[in-house]
Amino acid sequence: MRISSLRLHSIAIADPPLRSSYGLHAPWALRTVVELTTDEGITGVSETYGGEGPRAALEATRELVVGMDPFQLAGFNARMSQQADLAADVPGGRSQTWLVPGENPLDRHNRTFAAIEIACLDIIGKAVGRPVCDVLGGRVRDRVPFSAYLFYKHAGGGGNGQYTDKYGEVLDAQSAVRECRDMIKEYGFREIKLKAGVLDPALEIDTIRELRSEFGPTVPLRIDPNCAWSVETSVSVGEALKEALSDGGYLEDPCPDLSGMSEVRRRLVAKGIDTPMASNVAVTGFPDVARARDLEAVQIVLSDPHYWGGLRQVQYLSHLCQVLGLGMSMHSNSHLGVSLMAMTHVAAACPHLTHACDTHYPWQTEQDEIVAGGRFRFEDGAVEIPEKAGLGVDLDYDQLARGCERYRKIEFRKRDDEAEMRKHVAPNWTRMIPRW
Ligand code: GKR
Ligand code: MG
Repeated sequence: MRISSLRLHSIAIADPPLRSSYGLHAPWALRTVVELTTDEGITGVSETYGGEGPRAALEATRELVVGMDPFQLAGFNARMSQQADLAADVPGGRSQTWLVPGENPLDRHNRTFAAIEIACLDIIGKAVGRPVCDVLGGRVRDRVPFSAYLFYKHAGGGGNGQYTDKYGEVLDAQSAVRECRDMIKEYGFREIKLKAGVLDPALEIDTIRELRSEFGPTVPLRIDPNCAWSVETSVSVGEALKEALSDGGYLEDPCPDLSGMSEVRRRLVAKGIDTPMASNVAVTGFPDVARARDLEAVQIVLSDPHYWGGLRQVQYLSHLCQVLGLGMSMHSNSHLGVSLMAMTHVAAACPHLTHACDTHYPWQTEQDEIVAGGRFRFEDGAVEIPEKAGLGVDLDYDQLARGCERYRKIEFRKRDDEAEMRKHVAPNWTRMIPRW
């Protein structure tokens, strides 16, 4: 079996005005959908980062991909490494959000390989008539748990004004609890993540405490300010949230760098506070894992097939974390159902997955879903592996065409949350790390 065609679809999907330490989400998030077809008529799909840079890097693999046997992924990866220009990212280099996984030019090889690997695994699954998780060695769970991903946000549903927003403005503790209640009512999540680094830390502490008092100790809480706090502030937030983050919670990327996180952890432990630290900013590749463990900077590594280099790399990471005595969870960025399925299949095939995975899925809409049959359903916060071959996803080509049309009409070609913040919230806003 050989791959006979590679098709790339750049799409735009509505994204609400979510806030983080990077700034403000643009009204549109960008994704690229990859379609590979074989000479036997099997089509495999994947979904990855959008805009010009990721597309150019995928385009640069075309000669290696077309004609390749989809089973021969290791050889393809090696050949990719030798290809110097697999690279051309958008002119202008790093964006302000370059620390967001997938936006970092250093992720380029892994994120590009991952997009091809996932589509090939979809082909392989379809060729042998088995779900991707079984191709990966078999599942250890049929249903994968995800967490409620809370954001502070402005009112509005993103896009061009034709998208409804059920959560409204969320800029304090009470509205965040309301947001969470609504999200849990719809999806049934049993773990909660708060994207922080937006309001004064005292207000974010209040939010976590209110969530704890609303949902109780059986619902683990995690807080992620994306490095917006100094070591000092991280320690005082860790102290203030000692109770609220116990029982399976964690502190995610409170401050920049492994050395900072190591100091926060050391100072918290010295005060008898055992809150684990998690990371998807300071730990983004295998060499970071060993260093993070040696420095005792990180106790939970956030995997993500999109930038760790695909589904098999996430399985290796899971094994490595287990061997090193670290936990593993999963990071997410704005995505649709194809990515959700890739995340679900690999999480099902990782014996060592210690926390519910993150997902931005609740922030996207039925209107933009490109999967035939519409959005995937969550039950009790979990997604079930479909009893279908491959990823279990068929594309809705009309919806895909609408996504491409939206992309053509808008001016965004790269995520820039700082620019959005300046346009809509504060004209002189710049990202400061740490801010508090
Ligand atoms: O979507 O604003 C966002 C998030 O902050 C995202 O960009 C991060 O990559 O969700 C992510 C995280 O956990 O750091
Ligand atoms: Mg994070």
